[in-house]
Amino acid sequence: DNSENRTCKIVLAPFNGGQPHGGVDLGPEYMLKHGLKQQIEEALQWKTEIVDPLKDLDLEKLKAEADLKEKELKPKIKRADLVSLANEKIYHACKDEIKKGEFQLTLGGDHSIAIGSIAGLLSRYPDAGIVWIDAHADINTVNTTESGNLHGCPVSFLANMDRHDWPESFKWIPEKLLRTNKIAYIGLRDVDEGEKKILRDNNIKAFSMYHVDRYGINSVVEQALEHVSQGDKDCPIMISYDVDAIDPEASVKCTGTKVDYGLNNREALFLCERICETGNVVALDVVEVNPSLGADENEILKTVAMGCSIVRCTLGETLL
Ligand code: EXY
Ligand code: MN
Ligand code: MN
Ligand code: MN
Repeated sequence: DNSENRTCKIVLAPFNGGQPHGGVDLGPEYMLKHGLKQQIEEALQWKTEIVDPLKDLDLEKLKAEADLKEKELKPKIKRADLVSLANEKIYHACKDEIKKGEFQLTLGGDHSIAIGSIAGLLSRYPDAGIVWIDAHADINTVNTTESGNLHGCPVSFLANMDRHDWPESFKWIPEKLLRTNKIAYIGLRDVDEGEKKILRDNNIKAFSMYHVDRYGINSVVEQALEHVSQGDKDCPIMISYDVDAIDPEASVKCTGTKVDYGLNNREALFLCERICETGNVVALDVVEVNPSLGADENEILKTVAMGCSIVRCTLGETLL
């Protein structure tokens, strides 16, 4: 139902410091250049407003300074203070500039930006359920991460895991934020051993590609929604969508940590449509679109277009 003319706040999160590649910061620019804002306004009849929390940070300069410092120190986790700083800004934008009833759309950037977007969302809807669409679980802690890349760790920060070992700069993250029974994964196929142990020990609901093949995407989405809603039929739902969940051969080649044999294009969009259909979806992240990793224009276009389709399907464009 478009008659209420809802507002979509588009939060720009062009941040690449949570992983090694440049270019993932271009995600928002490319999706907007593809016409995403107009698509939301014209096809969906929503109002849009841009929120730009990182505009005052010289991110490339800060990154260069962090990398120089870390060249000698070699810390276990990379660019911690920078990742924390960017996310604190995203958190405050989501918390203070978005009202209840407005849709929170965050365009990444690498997946570390979900620390800020989800912490912000949970400040408005503390009982929201999170559906995390990804090839990866992104739940390494500061102690289990082998790469030190913080885009592999956002869920552990949101769930306050190993908080005593966090760098001081992350302490702005509220305590008792994300409960581990309020998240479900779909699309997993590249999960570290340490992460598997965390998923098991905390009984976290996780649907890998095995489950998508075994039960079909329809059943998987239903089970994920039922789990994160915890019996509340009006439970607010947020989708954190890493485009690397989608099969590279199907459409998404321009992403930093590609994994074969992912969701096909229909599965990828069906789950957005189904979650939209509940009427409870309040927020979406679209992350890890990296236009600079394209071999040619067509590869870039396919990945960027898929990012835009995820948004439109989640907002209801394809529902009759
Ligand atoms: N688990 C690996 C790591 O922690 O480095 C790979 C993480 C990739 C994360 C991408 C964003 O989803
Ligand atoms: Mn991810
Ligand atoms: Mn991923
Ligand atoms: Mn399949």
